[in-house]
Amino acid sequence: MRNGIGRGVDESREQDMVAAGTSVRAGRAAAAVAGAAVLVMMAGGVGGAVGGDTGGDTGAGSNVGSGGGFWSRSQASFAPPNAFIASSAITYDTKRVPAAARIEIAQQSTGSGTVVGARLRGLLPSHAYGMHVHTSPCGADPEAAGPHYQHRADAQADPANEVWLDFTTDAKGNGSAQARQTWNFRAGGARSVVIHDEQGGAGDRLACFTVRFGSYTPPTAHGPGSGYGLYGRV
Ligand SMILES: [Cu+2]
Repeated sequence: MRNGIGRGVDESREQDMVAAGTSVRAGRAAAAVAGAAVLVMMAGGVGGAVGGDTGGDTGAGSNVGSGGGFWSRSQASFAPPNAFIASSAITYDTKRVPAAARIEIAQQSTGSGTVVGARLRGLLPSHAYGMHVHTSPCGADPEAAGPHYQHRADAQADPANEVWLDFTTDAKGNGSAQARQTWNFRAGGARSVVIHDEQGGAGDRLACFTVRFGSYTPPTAHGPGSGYGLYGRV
C-alpha cells in the first residue's frame, strides 16, 4: 500500500500488520491464521473493498495489531433457529431472509475510529432492509440480540451514536453497506447485527448474525507507534 503522507491511519495499520508478522499485498492478501481462521486485509476501508471469498460456510478471523488496531471479518449462511446444522446467522423470516442467504461483516478499528462493512447475497431483489449493530449474541428468540449498540448509552438513537447499516438489494438480491464512526466499540459491548424489515432504526427483526466486534487498545509505552520501529527506536 503506497499511501502518501497524510494517510496516517492506513500507514500505521500497515505497520501493525507487518509487525504482527503478516504480509500485506495491496489490501487483498489473505493470510491463514492458526485455527483455520482467515484474516483478510482490506484496502481503503471496508465494504466494497472486502477481499475474496474464503470458501467456507461459516468463517471468522480477527487480529489485534501491536499498535492496538483491530481487524475482523466474519461470514456465514443464514439458517432457521431450529436448523439441524446451527449457524451463527439466524433467519426468523425465511421469506424475506431466505435460508442459505449469506452475510459477511468486516470491521476495522484504529485510533481514528471504527469502520463496519457488510455484504449480503441471496436476499429479495430490489428490497429495502434495515440493519444495525446490537449488543448481544443472536438466539432463537429475535429479542436475544438486545438493543442497538450505543456509543453514548441512553443517548440519541441515530446513525451517529449507533451503527446503522441499512441497505437496498440490487436486482439479484445482493447488497452492501458501510458505517464509519469516530469512536470505537467498548470491549464485548457489540455482539451482533440484526436485519430489520424496514430502514431507519426500527422494524421487525428478520434475521441476526452473531459477530464479536473488537475494540481499539491504544499502544503501550513500548509498542510500535510510540517511537519504536522494526529495527529499534525511530
Ligand atoms: Cu436493529
